[in-house]
Amino acid sequence: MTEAMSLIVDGEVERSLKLAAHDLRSYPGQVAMGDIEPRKAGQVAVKLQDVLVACGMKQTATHLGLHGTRDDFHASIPLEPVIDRGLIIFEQDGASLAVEAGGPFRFYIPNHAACQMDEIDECANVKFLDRIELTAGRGFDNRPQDEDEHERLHRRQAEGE
Ligand SMILES: Nc1nc2c(c(=O)[nH]1)N[C@H]1C(S)=C(S)[C@@H](COP(=O)(O)O)O[C@H]1N2
Ligand SMILES: [Mo]
Repeated sequence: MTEAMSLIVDGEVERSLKLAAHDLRSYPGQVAMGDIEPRKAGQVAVKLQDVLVACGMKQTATHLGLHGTRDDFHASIPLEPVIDRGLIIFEQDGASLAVEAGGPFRFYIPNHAACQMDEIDECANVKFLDRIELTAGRGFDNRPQDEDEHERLHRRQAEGE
């Protein structure tokens, strides 16, 4: 499988972007993930907010489409609750974020709700993120709908690790 090493930002934006890890490294607000989540020490993120400024998000955007093509996992979440806290992890220990850690790009919401407790839950921390799509209204979302489906997904993920 070819590795998606860039992150597309498109949809309700003034300028579509195709970002590489080194583009994100030049962003002003670099976040040390170890300060937020000790298990993620060594990982570095940028703020979603800075990406939205860079693409010139339109007023019409209401939702954030988070696409992980590698395993066909997609979430569409309301922008408002994550606009100030959403992060994009792109680096670990000076190298690109490994696939094992959900790289090369991973969406992350600090203090996320537990799985399936909210539209914005742990399940929305999309791994292998290769496209951020701003949409007017809710977009495509194939996160598990019920407990069984979710349980199966978690089991598959645990086996893959
Ligand atoms: N691309 C992708 N991202 C994903 C998933 C997935 O199956 N594929 N699972 C989600 C779910 S259901 C959860 S609970 C978290 C688990 O993250 P963790 O493996 O880092 O604990 O990742 C989320 N992100
Ligand atoms: Mo989950």
